[in-house]
Amino acid sequence: MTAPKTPGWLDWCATPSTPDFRLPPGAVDAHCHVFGPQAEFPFAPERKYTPCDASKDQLFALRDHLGVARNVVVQATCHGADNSAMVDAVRAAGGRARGVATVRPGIGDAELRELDAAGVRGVRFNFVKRLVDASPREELTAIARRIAPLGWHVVLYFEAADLPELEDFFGTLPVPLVIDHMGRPDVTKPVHGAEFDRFLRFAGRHDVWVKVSCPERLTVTGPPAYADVVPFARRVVAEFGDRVLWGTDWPHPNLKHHMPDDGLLVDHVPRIAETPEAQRKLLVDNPMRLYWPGETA
Ligand code: 0GY
Repeated sequence: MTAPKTPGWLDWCATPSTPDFRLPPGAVDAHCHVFGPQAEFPFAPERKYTPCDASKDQLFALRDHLGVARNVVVQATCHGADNSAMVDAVRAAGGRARGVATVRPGIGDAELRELDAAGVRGVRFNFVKRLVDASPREELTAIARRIAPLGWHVVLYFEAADLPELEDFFGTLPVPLVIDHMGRPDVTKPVHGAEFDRFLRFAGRHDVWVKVSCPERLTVTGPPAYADVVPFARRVVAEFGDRVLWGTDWPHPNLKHHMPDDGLLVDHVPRIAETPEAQRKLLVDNPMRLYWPGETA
């Protein structure tokens, strides 16, 4: 028996357009997920949503259609700390994918080494209340200490309004930090306002990388231009050109208003990284340095 999808669930776009923007050779989609397939990789009992299936083969088909060379597959909360589907996808990609896992503090050294050998390079700490129950900070600190010797990083997912309360804690984590979706700014606020200034100060103070992803999730004005998100992403790319990453966020969990055409998300890239040099850093050089150090694209 498979569980039914959450009511109102929007499925990923099965017929993405061919982007007008040609991604540079070696481009990395540094934020995407797999869901199940549920019959093979059941969702976690503690999940907050039940998605449609989004298999590794469907992810690889999208990769090839868009002209992406490599993926970073981030563990989705619907799979809890059971990383099997994500690891299966990363292994099947044969060196063309890395993974970001969710782990519990009791994880053994052998399991961590196994994840590392499979291609996992980080863990995700999620502070978005609609997605997970809160984890005690001591547990997160313990996990960060365990992964530091492996050279992994922590991916942080939080809402902009929660940064003031979280920022000091983030500063104590002994590993590089990667921020999902620009720290989820409220794009109805000014791009040079206090909230986004605070985020950029935080991004500048620590060993922080920022994903300029998810215009479709952050926008209020909507597709296809995502005009309200563009100034925020441009500012991050301008100020942190050597530490920005891009990703599709396929298969786009929990969107309520529209499901993006992933081809159009690729066409969004030159609006936020306006020169070939900025595009090469965002799409190739930066993610290669973080996820495939020492390898050429
Ligand atoms: C994203 C965003 C979301 C969900 C998850 O792991 C997840 O369930 O990341 C969201 O609902 O905002 O990055 O895919």
